[in-house]
Amino acid sequence: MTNPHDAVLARICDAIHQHQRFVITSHARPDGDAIGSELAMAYALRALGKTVRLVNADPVPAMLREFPGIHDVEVATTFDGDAEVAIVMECGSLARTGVSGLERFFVINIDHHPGNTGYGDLNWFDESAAACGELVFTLIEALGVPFSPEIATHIYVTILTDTGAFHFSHITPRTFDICRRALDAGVDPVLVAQRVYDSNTMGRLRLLGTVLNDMETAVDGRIAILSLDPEISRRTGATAEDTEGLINVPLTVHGIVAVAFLKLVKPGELRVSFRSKGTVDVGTIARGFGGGGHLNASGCTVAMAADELKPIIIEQLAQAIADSDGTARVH
Ligand SMILES: [Mn+2]
Repeated sequence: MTNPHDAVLARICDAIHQHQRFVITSHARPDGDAIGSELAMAYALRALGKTVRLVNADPVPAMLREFPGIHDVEVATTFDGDAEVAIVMECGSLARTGVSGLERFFVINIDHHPGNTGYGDLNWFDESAAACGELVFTLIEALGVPFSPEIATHIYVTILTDTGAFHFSHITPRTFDICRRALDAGVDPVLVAQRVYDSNTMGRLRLLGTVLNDMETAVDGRIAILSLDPEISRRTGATAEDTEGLINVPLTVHGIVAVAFLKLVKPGELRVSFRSKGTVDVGTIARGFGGGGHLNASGCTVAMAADELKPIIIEQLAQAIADSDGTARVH
């Protein structure tokens, strides 16, 4: 039986072979999967002799800045440059890029999020992938580009970060096959993990202390609520970037199966992130507020005060826990 993804993969390969000038982008506030997918693709296209530009709406996060080729990423909210093809990684819609001007090109949309709108001229999404980087690996292999140390490093970063260091769902034997290939190509997993995870600033440590100290729990300690406002950031000397990954910390407590992190971005507007374990579905909750994401990781922006929103979120998380199959409890 033919894999249903093979047809679109073949068409993407054709489009790449038939064109010369590319621009690659991903979502605003890029994460490891976004950056790794973009850079791996850029190295592969350059290996094929193509011209490539990388454009993101926001800077590369500090924890990724030591990886190869990062200085090539331009930060801009408009791309008025010359290209034939735009490759968009990890975006459910073109607006998620935060970069305008891409719609002028032939758009290739590669993603693993549920609810992708299929905005591209070619659309490839596979929700079963642990990271967008898994799809990029498949594409690079199909293009016949050798798995260089640089490409392997970026693909490994996508998987390491998007699985929360192998904590989240969608990890399959294939995920480890790709990681094995990455190590064969020269990736040092210890060095990569140290670069990604051992990069705390003092501001981040102070922020961590304050936010965790103020953590609230609900539903017999199975739900954790974290809150952040600009006053806490000011007091601890932390930057917006220092909050990265903080939401995962409560999940290291055995009994906690769901976390909500409420950040006051401006008066009356909360950026809410969710994480969960097992089959506790926080993706549906975020989508209910007009956001998006996966079963175990999602986010939304809500125009409500924190005190008003918290009971609503707690009720929905309690329901999500009740609706889950209970496997999260034994993690
Ligand atoms: Mn991803």
